[in-house]
Amino acid sequence: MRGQLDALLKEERVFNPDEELAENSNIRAWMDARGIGGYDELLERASSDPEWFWDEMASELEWFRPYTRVLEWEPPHARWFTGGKFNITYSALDRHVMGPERNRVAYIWEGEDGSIRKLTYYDLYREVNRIANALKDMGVSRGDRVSIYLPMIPELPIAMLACARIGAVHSVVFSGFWAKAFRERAADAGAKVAITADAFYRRGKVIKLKETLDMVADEIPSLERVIVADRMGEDVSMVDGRDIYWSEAVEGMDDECPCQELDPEDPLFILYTSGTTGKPKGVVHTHGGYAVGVSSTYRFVFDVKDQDIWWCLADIGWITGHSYIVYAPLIEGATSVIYEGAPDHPDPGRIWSMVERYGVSILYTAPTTVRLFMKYGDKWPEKYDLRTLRILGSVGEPINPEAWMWYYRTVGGGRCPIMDTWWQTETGMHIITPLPVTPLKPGSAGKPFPTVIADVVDDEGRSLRGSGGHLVIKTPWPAMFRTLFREPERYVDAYWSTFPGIYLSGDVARIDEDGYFWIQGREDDVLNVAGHRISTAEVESALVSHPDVVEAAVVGKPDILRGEEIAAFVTLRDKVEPTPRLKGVLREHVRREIGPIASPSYIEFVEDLPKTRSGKIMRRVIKAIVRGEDVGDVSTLSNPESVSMLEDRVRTF
Ligand code: 6R9
Repeated sequence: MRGQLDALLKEERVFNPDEELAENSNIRAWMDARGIGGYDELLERASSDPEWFWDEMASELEWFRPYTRVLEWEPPHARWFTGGKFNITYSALDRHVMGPERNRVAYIWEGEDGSIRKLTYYDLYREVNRIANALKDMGVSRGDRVSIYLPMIPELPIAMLACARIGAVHSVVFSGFWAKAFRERAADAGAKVAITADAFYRRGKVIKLKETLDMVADEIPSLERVIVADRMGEDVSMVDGRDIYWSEAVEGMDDECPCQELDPEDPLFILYTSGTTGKPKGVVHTHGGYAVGVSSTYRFVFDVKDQDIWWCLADIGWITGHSYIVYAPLIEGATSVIYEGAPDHPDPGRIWSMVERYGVSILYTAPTTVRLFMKYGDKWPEKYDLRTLRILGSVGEPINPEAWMWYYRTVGGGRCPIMDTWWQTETGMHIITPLPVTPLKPGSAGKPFPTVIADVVDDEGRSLRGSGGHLVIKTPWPAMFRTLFREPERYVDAYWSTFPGIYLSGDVARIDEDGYFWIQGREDDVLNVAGHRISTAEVESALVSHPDVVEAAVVGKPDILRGEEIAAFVTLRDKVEPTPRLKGVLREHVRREIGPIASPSYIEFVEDLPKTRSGKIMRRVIKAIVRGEDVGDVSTLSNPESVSMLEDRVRTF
């Protein structure tokens, strides 16, 4: 990480936009139509009159009743497009099925086993309506929550859209999470219905999802019904009166289901994300502003047009998939690829073969995936024809210049600009991002999107240039989250109270002399492991829930491939032997408590953890030790001798 940051600080290359690409871009056409001479002029105009910009953007969508106000902003509470009537699915589905474009392919789905399904907009529309009618039949109505626990199969976007259509609030739980993580999220959301699948493939292994849900279904008091999509034909146990197969639920259902006319501020979904405490945050997004924010960033940043084939490799269970696999591409009428499995299965040619076979023209993935393929070597992408690619995207963590250059040269053939998009579950849409018309600097996410005023500030809130500080956002944006589900105070405390009325992102960044942002990573106790946000507190509480464990401290250990790896320091109960076997047991325990992504790569048994006199574990000290950095002042520790003990242990990592 050190090396990476140093490299970032020294990076000076600039790649100017390809003229033809810029000339024909959506953003250029939009600016031309309004007599705006260049992107900097647009940035200026948009930040001085944000409502003008967003009003223009919103006019591209379908409103049952026009809004009367663009924005009502009483920091930190925003209401966008008030007075209107709206439903995101009308813009994502209905408007595309009115004309001949109904037969455009919306999704090309490929299973890990090679099976393929194609759904046109018309197919999708009817599938959504049928399951929406089934949900209604089960008594799901406006405002009710539905937990969706599905792998990357077409039923996942279909289920989400069905909820949205009837005004229900979906809460997707990543299918890589295990039973207890699902229970915690579904119970917090108060889900009335859960939608899952029998099983799915991951690296050739059959992962049984329904069975996992069954382990905890009884502990979700609000849960009335479970719908089971049949992906694999696996035998699953069905609970009488509670469980029903998807195919049975939609049997006889009408393929028209009127779109519920909603207030644009009605909640669309809750998506749980890791915070600094062990309790996940239920980030709430709405129909109207979210639709406007994700569709306009998608159109301008990725420049998607009718001829394009779009492929975002994220899982729909994360915000990237919600915004840029489901909602934005559908609103824009794009054709997207959805892939079920691991990108390097059965071999590292898998994703390149898919780019070739489907003629993918825009590819969006995470730096960790880029680095993984960089490690496999050039021979894999070189085997395939990647000339259809014209734009590349990166998201989820800082991309180091080496990975950027490899992505640019080897994957993009030196032709494709890389859109390094910085944003978060909370922001809903891209916030800091290049566009096809902006010069690129490898490792920088560029400048804030039109209207957004972002800054880097010190502890007193003073703007910093050239050095690292808190990355904040000073203006509201339409796809911003509105609250944390059932925790309105936490919404204010965690994000808006350090600098009143200003959004604190939790990231550290630097702004250079050209106004380009260089994101350096999280500044709180949130890890970024292979692009996944994981809270140290959540892993710690999973570890201490094991009967042999007394205490645990979890920190991130920088890793070239995955950004960070999870390192856990654990103290054991009296008489428990610190064996290698026990490390395996604890790893498995965390897998079962949270999911494979949270399983620590390093576990060290220690006699003691560095603590303050009031008994708080000093994670800062442990983090410094793991990174080989100066531990700083340890005079406030109640047990300073623990430091050298830890330093000894870490040498064996
Ligand atoms: C979209 C998404 C958000 C955190 C964010 C930051 C990191 C995302 C990044 C990036 C550097 C980028 N992050 N994009 N860091 N450059 N282009 O990933 O949402 O899962 O909520 O994670 O990811 O640290 O704070 P989410």
